[in-house]
Amino acid sequence: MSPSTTPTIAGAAVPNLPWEDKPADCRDVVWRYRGNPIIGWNPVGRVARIFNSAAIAWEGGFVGVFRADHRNARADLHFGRSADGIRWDVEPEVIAWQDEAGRPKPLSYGYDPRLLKIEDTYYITWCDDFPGASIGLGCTRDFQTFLRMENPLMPFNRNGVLFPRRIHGRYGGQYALLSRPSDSGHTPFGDIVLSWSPDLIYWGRHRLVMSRGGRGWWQSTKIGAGPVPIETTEGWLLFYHGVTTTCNGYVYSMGAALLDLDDPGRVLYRTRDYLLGPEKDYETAGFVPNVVFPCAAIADAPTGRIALYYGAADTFTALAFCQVDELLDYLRRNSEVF
Ligand code: BMA
Repeated sequence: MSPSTTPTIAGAAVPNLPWEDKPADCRDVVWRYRGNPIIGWNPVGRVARIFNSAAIAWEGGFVGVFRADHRNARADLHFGRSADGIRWDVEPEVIAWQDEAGRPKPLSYGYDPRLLKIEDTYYITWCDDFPGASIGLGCTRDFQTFLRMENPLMPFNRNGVLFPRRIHGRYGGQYALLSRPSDSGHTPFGDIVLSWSPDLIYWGRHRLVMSRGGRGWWQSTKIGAGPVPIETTEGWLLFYHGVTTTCNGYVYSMGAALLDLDDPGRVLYRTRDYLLGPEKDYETAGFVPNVVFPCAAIADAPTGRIALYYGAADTFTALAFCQVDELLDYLRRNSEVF
């Protein structure tokens, strides 16, 4: 597909974005990387599995914050770098979080990170221990020193995803955070809510954005925001996961929604069917079978290309691709908002 003349994505150029053209026989709007998975079993040190992880473009290459389940089966966060966004050098030790006084403030556990830049600071959100599942928030300017900030929301909550800029339309230049109120276990329910803050400390004006359900069953049990939303001329493009319950447990798939630019609590379109579900061996077999869980999307504004990073079967890191104009067109024509 030829690049758009007017970019639909409001963002930077990432000329070395990982990319593979859509196979000629592919009928879907999202297609997998042929070299998947890009991170396999036992990748480094005591780490058994890396999945559900976040990556961004940084200084001509890429950096990431990785969910790493150690050989004691506990999850923590590791930092990693890559020249091409595909072959990753993940540090064997966990991120050394500090408090504001520079004292160590390690996680008791951490999983499902998201990573983004707002103004001149990089922020990380993850599922943290409050105690009990809650949203963790931290930041760094240089990927060397990591500040662990206060938890933005009360437990129990997961899938905290910040918007990449202050939003002026609704309340005049506030930060916005999506999350998924939950319980402390393998939550059998969940909807996406939006909260606002003037300073990343005090959060309020909580609103329901999207509920589980609809005519399809793939998102009937729970839903949760995925990668940091991508700003487009049409709205915020949000990839999210939807979960259905089978006699063999949960099945996680990926869909997408378009949220109003000035009021992201308003859903304009939402995929009726999933865009990517567990089909390949690395998605259907692993530590937890049948999981496709996207946590990062890197976009190249001039070409409209999007590379999606997703966790597969709670074991592998995988890549998929789509083209923003084709996806938005698909969304408009195959939407079910409820
Ligand atoms: C969710 C989270 C995810 C995980 C998924 C499937 O509750 O813990 O990290 O991928 O379950 O096990």
